[in-house]
Amino acid sequence: GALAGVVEYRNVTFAYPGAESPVLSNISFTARPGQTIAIIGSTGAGKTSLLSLLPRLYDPAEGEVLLDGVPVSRMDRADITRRVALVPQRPYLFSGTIEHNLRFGKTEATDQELWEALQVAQGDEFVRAKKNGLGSRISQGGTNVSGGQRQRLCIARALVSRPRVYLFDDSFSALDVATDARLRTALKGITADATVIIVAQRISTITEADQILVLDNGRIVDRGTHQELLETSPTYQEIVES
Ligand code: M5T
Ligand code: MG
Repeated sequence: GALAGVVEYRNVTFAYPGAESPVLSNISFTARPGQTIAIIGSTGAGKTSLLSLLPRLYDPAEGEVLLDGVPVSRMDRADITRRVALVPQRPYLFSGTIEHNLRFGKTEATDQELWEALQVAQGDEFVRAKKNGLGSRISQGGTNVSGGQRQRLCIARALVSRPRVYLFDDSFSALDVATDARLRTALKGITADATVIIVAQRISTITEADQILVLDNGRIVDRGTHQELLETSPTYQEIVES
């Protein structure tokens, strides 16, 4: 359906293989199309682990992760990948042209769609400045572009795939505040009816989120809008002040 992309975590507990204690405990939340859900919390709180369960990089020990009402454990990964784009915390580029990297998994995208995605991701200028533009070569691991450029190319790649659900794991941290703000304004348009889940370090990135989940030691300790959390959550206040 047109508004597919409902994500639900239902009482999810997760431990890494071989680990004694869980890194996520009893996580429940729902993210709906048109919403932006932000996840914030100190390093090691479990933010990356939480995102990794939707594309089934791992499966929870207890509880369920559902996509449009269907447990992802019953879906095949290719089906999930068509609907969910994860921009990982350490974005990965492979050896090939910028175009190949952007079209990854979406070969039918037009050049114009690639440029639009780059524009939203604030990456069009540096690609245009390269002698071979979209045909410029990226070395294995993307070592010949900067960390911020790599991040923007990976954001653009996610946009090119036109998923129903976007997962951004700390994707805006390498950008300066002004670029971050421009990117998010542009992103709002293109992701308006998609479901967006953003892990962020910087408060300014998430003040407009529909709901912020405060993660501490694998648990959601507080949730609400920025304004609500400022008034009710000591953990959130600490993060804001840090
Ligand atoms: C949460 C452990 C990690 C930490 C906890 C990714 C990963 C993490 N962990 C593993 O044992 N194996 C793994 O592959 O899980 O880690 P996280 O989810 O990465 O935390 P975060 O994303 O909130 O932290 P950060 O630093 O990105 O803000 O005990 O050792
Ligand atoms: Mg992380």
